[in-house]
Amino acid sequence: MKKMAFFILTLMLAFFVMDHAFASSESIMDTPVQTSKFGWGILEETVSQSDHGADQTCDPGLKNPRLIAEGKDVGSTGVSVKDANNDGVHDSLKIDVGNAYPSYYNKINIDIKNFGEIAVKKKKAVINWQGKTAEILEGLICYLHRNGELSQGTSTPDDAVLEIRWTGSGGDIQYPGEVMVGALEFHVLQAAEQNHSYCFDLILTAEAAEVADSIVSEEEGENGSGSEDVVAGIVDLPKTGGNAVCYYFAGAAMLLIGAVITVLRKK
Ligand SMILES: [Ca+2]
Ligand SMILES: [Ca+2]
Repeated sequence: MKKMAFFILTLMLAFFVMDHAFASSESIMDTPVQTSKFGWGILEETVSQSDHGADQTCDPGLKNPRLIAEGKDVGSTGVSVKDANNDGVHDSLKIDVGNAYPSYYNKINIDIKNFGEIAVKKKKAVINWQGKTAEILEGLICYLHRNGELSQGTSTPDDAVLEIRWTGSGGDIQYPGEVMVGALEFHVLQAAEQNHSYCFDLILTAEAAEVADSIVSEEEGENGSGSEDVVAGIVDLPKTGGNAVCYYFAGAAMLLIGAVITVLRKK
């Protein structure tokens, strides 16, 4: 009778441990896990500009850029990169045009890489001019007005001191490891002052492509894939993950030991 009681006790203990294992695996299933890594920004060593001394000019609308015939070198451009969202990767350009005068033109070239492990979707670039910000469309000319206003269009406003254009290669989606080539052109307009300094920032942003897609589907209607978003955040973990396996083994070992002891005592 004692032996039977001992065996039942061992059996109960084993089941208790196995039940704990099941609970443990369930709790892991409920925990969303970070599956991917986002990393996107400017490759600092690729930043270059076309003002290597001799100044350039262009026609209105950033057309026909060319060296100024007399070999004039008055204007210069300071270019620095910054990390606007503090995620450790540079994502914005700070442009300082020194000794600017009407007709000065320059072009800044940069490479932008997807350093991360997931595809990213480019968002509109943002211009910051005298404390005001505006999203700008790639390939369109943006005008920087003397009073700090910003506008986009095709005809030059009278009070615009600079016209700029941002263009980037490739489509909206950038896959891991891919490099996009970007160019920022600007032209000092007739309303600008002589030998003046002008300063503005261009902030580039992108977001995880799957996040961008889920936002789009939510906007499309109530039939959005809300549950799919949650599923996307959870990795396909095996039914028993982490410590659960150890608990199962411990339970099985207890059963075995209990059985062996019971049999030995019978002898
Ligand atoms: Ca120059
Ligand atoms: Ca950044």
